[in-house]
Amino acid sequence: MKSLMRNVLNLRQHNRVVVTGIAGGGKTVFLTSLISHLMEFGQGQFHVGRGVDISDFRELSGREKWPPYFPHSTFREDLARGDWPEKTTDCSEFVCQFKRSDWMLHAQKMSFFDFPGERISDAAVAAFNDYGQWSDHILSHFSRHHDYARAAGPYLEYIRREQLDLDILLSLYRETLARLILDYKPLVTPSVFLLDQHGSTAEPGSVEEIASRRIAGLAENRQFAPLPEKARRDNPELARQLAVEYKIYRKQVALPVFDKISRAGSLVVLVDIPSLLAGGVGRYNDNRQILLDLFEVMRPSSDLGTMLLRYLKFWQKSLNRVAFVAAKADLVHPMDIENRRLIGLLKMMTERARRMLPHVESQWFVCSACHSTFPVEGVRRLKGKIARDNPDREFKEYSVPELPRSWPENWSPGDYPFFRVYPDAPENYLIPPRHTGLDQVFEFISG
Ligand SMILES: Nc1nc2c(ncn2[C@@H]2O[C@H](COP(=O)(O)OP(=O)(O)O)[C@@H](O)[C@H]2O)c(=O)[nH]1
Ligand SMILES: [Mg+2]
Repeated sequence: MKSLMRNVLNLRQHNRVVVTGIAGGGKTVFLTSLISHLMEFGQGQFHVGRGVDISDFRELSGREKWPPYFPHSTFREDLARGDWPEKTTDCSEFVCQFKRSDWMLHAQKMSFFDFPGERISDAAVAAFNDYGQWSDHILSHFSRHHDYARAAGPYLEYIRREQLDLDILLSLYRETLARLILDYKPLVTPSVFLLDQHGSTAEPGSVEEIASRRIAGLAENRQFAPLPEKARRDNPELARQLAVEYKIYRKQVALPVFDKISRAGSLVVLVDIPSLLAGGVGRYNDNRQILLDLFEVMRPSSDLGTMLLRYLKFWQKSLNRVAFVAAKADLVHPMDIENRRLIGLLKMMTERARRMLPHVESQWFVCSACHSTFPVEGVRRLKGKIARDNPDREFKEYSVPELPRSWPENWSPGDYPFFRVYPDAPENYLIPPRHTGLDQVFEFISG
């Protein structure tokens, strides 16, 4: 009877899935492959429940102006051509419905919202309606944390002056943000400085280069930066102007993302462990802190979470499940998956975040959405279209590093040389990309 009721209730359910991870972590490929498997169910070794069938898959067009629609067929074509999907937007959404043979009658609606973890640094922008309060919050964070105070040194000194010039102020703030990026510090806000709305990230370079190429706002003439109370009083016109830009940014970038997060039924957190090992401990710390900040915001009694509640009425009511996913598992040797090292690293990295939401069911997964390598028998080598010195994109054998048993105390970029490969996906759209573990993640989030 209970299961009958649940199945009947499923008729009306809209399962809102939010997929996140830092830029480049594999969100777009994850969704492209998952949608292909649902669309062409039965073709791709994608198993749900005990012989459950998925049918009548239909893409539903979104009615809203934002977020941009997830262009699945374009991305699937990219994979078939041997290219990874191109970055076009920072966030996107795909809405669909399908039938499951274990559910009664009609279709289940499911939406996938994908957003980059880098936007989490705008949590305070979403939480504070008032520019002055946001300024005080950010500046107090800077002064309380040694690394931030150092990066912001010239800026903090400049804003003590009585008369401030907008251009100098913004230029010093951009330099602050550039230093934070180079120092792997996650609180880079407005986050479009690091990752703009077209999904492009700040290219590596010197502080001056990054500061001159990137923008701390929606456009060159729409930038803002935090001002302390005294500076706001001494420079009322400047403060008013910055407050206007702050409000527009809050409404256009920060609030919509947090609104979506607040309605999530399931959350999928992708962690790209090969690239964290390849990138060094700084990159790892940065990624882990972003994850902790996301869960802190979602914690019902956290300061920012409580403040967000005032604007986002659904906050926390709907989140049931969190899937932590070690993505791009095909870049790791299968031995390190069988001996559970990969999942072990994922668990260690995410355990603290998980405990912040004790009432939410969570699980860990190992997954490659577009499995593009083959193991070489008996040795720690893979065969794949390695993306280095391989203009003809041929399959080549190459060595892969052994995963550590636990996260090392320290490591440098290059200590774990994991290489990118080109995708290996069927040109026939009927056949979805090879995968590992994608169906298990789906089963969990759709259950
Ligand atoms: N080998 C392998 N590489 C992947 C996979 N998924 C993503 N990648 C790599 O990660 C890059 C970024 O993936 P993407 O999905 O665009 O990341 P996003 O920025 O989080 O949306 C791709 O260009 C690929 O190089 C996968 O399943 N296997
Ligand atoms: Mg993407």
